[in-house]
Amino acid sequence: MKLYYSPGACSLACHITLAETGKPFAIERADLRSKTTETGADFAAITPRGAVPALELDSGEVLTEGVAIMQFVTDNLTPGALPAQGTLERARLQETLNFIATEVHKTYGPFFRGLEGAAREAQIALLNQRLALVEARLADGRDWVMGAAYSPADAYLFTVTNWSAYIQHDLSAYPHLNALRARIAARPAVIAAMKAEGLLKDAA
Ligand SMILES: N[C@@H](CCC(=O)N[C@@H](CS)C(=O)NCC(=O)O)C(=O)O
Repeated sequence: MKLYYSPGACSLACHITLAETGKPFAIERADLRSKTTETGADFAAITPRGAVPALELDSGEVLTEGVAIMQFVTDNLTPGALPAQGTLERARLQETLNFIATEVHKTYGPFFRGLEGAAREAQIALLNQRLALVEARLADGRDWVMGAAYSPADAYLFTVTNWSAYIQHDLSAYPHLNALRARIAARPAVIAAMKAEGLLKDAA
């Protein structure tokens, strides 16, 4: 399996999820502006949307959409690690992944397209509204987003909330979220994926 990624982008959640399996995989960096990859391949030919993440399977088929990739990878490389398909528990995971994708991930998007003034303030208010829902959910003292067990939802929430630092959005109003982020950041798979993307330096 090969993951096409861009450093620190939403593909980081898939990268972490692959690393969590402990199984071998490859990565290839895509330049989202030029739509070429680090080997010179035409990224738009690999995936017409030209967006990361994209997962190339050993068969040559390409799977896109982070929510699908994270579940596919975990189900196939570590069977049984996620709740079984068809259970309410699995639907709850999908509910959460979809919430992160459509309500949190996509709320960060406009900041990267240059938001200013009142438009920025409105988008910050929307982002805070979404994060307040996450904070309320974590207030019961759970260790991970889904409860007792770590899941791809943690990798995904960690990845998108990392962007607050890039857009000068203050996360200090969210103590439970910050504590969760610290637990996720300490996981070996997260450290390995971030190092591989050049987001963390090796300790001197
Ligand atoms: N719906 C896609 C969205 C992927 C996405 O927005 N990727 C961004 C990086 S976080 C990207 O590649 N943007 C470049 C572009 O759209 O040209 C998913 O959830 O996987």
